[in-house]
Amino acid sequence: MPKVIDSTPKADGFRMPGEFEPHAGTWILWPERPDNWRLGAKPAQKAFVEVASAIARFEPVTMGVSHAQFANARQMLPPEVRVVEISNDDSWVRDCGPTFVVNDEGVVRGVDWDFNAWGGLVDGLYFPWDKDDAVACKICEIEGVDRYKAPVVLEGGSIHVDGEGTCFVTEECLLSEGRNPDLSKEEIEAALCDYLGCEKVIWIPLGIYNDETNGHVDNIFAVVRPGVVVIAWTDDESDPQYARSVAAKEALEAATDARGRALEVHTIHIPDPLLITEEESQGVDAVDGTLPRLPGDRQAASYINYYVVNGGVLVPAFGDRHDEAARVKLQELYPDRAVVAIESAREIILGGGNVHCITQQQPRG
Ligand code: KQY
Repeated sequence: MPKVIDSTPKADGFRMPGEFEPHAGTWILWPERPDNWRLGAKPAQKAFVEVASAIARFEPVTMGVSHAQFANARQMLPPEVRVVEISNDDSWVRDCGPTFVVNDEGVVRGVDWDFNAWGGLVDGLYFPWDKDDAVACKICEIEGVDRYKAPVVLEGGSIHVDGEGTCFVTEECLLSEGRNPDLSKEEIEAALCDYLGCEKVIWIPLGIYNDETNGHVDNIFAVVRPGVVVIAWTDDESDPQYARSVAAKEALEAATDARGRALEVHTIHIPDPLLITEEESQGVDAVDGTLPRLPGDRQAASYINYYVVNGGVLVPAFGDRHDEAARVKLQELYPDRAVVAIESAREIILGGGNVHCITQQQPRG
């Protein structure tokens, strides 16, 4: 029976691998809540089928689904996608799922963080979140892996690692009032190093403009491979994103990683501002306590929320003039992987995140 280990990954010789290292498979949670996803989540469900089907070309996919949606999800998904029942509050397994760690013998364990819906009662996005908070434990049980219970509020989308000792985060998110207000920056760094098996944390000041996660790092920054990174960029100095991207670039260019390397920093231009239409807004059920989806609201659309799988890279496509340049740049950065555009990414960003936010890799170990 899998157990909870009263230690830390670092103390036990475990580390979080880079996303580009081999996967055993990918986890996703099925969308259904009508106060976040328009039209009873039907368009989002089609988008999630597109993502799951694309990943299944490269590696095994497991979809966690509530009891209420099980038959529908099973029917909509291709047979190669495994469907298991996991109740949840919404479909962001990057954030509520386990962060998997490995050791040199190939043993895989999970880190189970505290989850509070991106800010709890301060600025969280919905209430309650207890089902989400139980997802990491359930996935570890299903997979039969031991787990560490980390006493820190953290979402998987708020961290990136290079697998060689460096962790990347944003100050905007990790120091936000709704997460760990009683921990100092140094204490947060220590927890990241202990639970991710890292030696160094590199702080990027801010995430993507108007990101409802308090600026998750995985929307503005990604590690291509150790020493090579990519950030979301805009040339438009009048865009509020401009100063954020400049600050990220400056912080990264001034940093050295845990191995003492200077970072090679690439950029990918963001899409033009993606605004919620009147029709899209009207399709979302209004519920007190859930973030409203109002016409004209700018969504935090970014190609950097791409997801790396065995032999492939899935990149959001928004029907925007910058889509093709993003795809081409990623193909240059990942010459040995097939870059696949997810054409229904607009439906996913309407719920507040994108391809990376709805997926969680389980390393091969
Ligand atoms: O970006 C993410 N990692 C999650 C976004 C959550 C949005 C909830 N409405």
